[in-house]
Amino acid sequence: MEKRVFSGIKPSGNLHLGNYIGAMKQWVKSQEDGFNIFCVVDLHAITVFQDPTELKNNSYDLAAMLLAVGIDPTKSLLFVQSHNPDHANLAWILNCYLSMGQMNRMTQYKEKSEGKDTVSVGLFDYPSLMAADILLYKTTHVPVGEDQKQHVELTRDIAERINKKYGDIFVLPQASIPKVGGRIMSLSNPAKKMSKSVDDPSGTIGLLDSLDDVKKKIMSAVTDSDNKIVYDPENKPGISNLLEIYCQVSGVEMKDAQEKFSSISYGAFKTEVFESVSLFLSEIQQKFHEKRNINDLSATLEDGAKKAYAISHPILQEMYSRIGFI
Ligand code: ATP
Ligand code: LTN
Repeated sequence: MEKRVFSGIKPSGNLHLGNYIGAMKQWVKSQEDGFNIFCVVDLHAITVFQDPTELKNNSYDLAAMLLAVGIDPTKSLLFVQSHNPDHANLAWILNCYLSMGQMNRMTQYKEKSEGKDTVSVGLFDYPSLMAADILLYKTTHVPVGEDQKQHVELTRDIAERINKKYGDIFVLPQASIPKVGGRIMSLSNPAKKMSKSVDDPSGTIGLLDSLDDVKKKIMSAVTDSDNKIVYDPENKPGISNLLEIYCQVSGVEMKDAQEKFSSISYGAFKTEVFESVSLFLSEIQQKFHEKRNINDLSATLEDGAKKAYAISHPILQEMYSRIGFI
């Protein structure tokens, strides 16, 4: 079977280095083989409130950033989830086959609803829509960060269940998680993942942050006091996270990086990390500004949505017919 890739990112705030390393970078690499479909998942973004103007800007920003880092719309499909109604339609159907117990075990839901006064039904149901995204395109591979593994497993599970009931209709997908960089941690709290939706931005390196801000964040990153630069995520989460970031943006192997930094101070190490990150960011920020043209982006996204619908709709129709819809 041909390798078919689907993945999505929410236009829910400032894109960060974790999104780049855990997802976007893998997407670009993935374009080298198979057929790739990438999606701005705005329906997922509104599972928590989004200011309408910001949502609009974030959606264009995300599409422009994907083009800036190397997603090529002549090789891959790039579109916005709400432009293809099949996603919400299939999600409804999947809802009717997923159990409350199964959904209750999803850790992302638990983390995101913790301490909130009100939680939307959409946030609880998020994995059903994600499963629909994946299953509508007969996806074989889903490149995501570590945090999404459980949702891809749920997708396999529901696909298997429906295939058993109605005969083979869905392909069982597998998550592709990068060996290094699948979970970039917050600089201010290396026990938590770097994230868009946090109250304290000091732990998150935004892809569009000013280099001055990035410098401040890296130089004040939380580390430890034993002054040894070695990769040991369990005992030295802060230093290990900086090492991962350094390797991912510079292309240097972890073994070589540890050797290179074996006898320097934490301060000097952080300066080196900042220099690599700033080189990387200045290049993609320049490309981002070249791509951030609403007319050009709209044309690319419209074309992507048409092509996506041409693939997803026959699959949704097949599901309708097997269920017994007239
Ligand atoms: P939010 O904080 O709003 O939930 P997010 O930063 O987690 O957002 P998503 O849009 O949910 O971003 O994720 C986009 C992709 O980036 C997913 O594949 C996800 O696994 C990956 N990703 C997100 N954060 C990290 C991280 N810290 N390290 C590695 N990959 C990440
Ligand atoms: N849930 C993912 C984003 C997402 C996704 C998808 C990823 C929505 N639909 C389909 C892969 C495939 C997240 O929070 N990062």
